[in-house]
Amino acid sequence: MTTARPVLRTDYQRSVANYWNHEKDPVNIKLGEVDNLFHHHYGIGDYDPAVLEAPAETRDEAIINELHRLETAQADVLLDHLGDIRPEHRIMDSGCGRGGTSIMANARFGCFVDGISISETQVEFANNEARRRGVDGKVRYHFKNMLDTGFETGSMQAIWNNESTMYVDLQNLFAEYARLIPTGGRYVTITGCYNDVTGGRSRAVSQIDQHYICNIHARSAYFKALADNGFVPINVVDLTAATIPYWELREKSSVATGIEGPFLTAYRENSFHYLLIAADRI
Ligand code: GPP
Ligand code: MG
Repeated sequence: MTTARPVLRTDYQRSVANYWNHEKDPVNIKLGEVDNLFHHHYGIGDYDPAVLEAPAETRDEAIINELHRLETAQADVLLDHLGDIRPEHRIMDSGCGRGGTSIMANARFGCFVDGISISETQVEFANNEARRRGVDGKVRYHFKNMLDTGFETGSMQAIWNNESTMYVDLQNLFAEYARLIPTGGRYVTITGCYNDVTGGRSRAVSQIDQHYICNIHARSAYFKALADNGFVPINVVDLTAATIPYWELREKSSVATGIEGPFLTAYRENSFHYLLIAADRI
């Protein structure tokens, strides 16, 4: 008999869990309430400039709808890269937040989705949403640590991290995924990473780290850790230019949190990139 290890192993993990257990930011709740898809990632694509000219009574709502549309568009692009997912497959949303991307994955592929988070509040919220939508037979959220999930070896056809890799050591993370994903399976991440060419963490990147209690990795760290653990990139998409309009609109919105400036600075000064990486398990 084995004794289950605790999900939260370190003071750092406990502090991150505590942050997300208490987070109720309007930028996430109000956007999610547009259609009950709750995201914890940013958006891509051009916004409709007409929302900024909307009459005062509807302007705020129009901007929030538009920000939410761009966030959903980001998740759609991530799902486009998961490969051939069939209804019998099981896939994992690693760092699932309030669960939006998992719901979209199940709607698109009809497959089993396991979302994991170290925030028990997020897991409970996401499971309630899955139940309310009647997809809880196939979409399940778990209080688990992405570095040691406890899921069966070879059980996941695909895994993604939608902006959550900056909380973990990439070597440890991809070692766990190499165990979970069988040969021919797919890994996808959308992430913010700092630019090795311009040097270490810029001030703006450090401000983003401080805001979310995370540790943004260098671009190179992803490719090294993927290669070291049996993953070969098939697609790398620089989404930096596509995400700047989202931040520009968000900065002008009522739900701005104060982190908009550092993101815009980091992207514009080229010290930081918003990247999609899709890799095959070999
Ligand atoms: C949170 O999304 C995203 C992160 C904590 C990761 C940081 C991402 C990088 C690309 C560096 P959120 O939707 O909870 O954030 P916010 O509350 O700002 O909308
Ligand atoms: Mg958000």
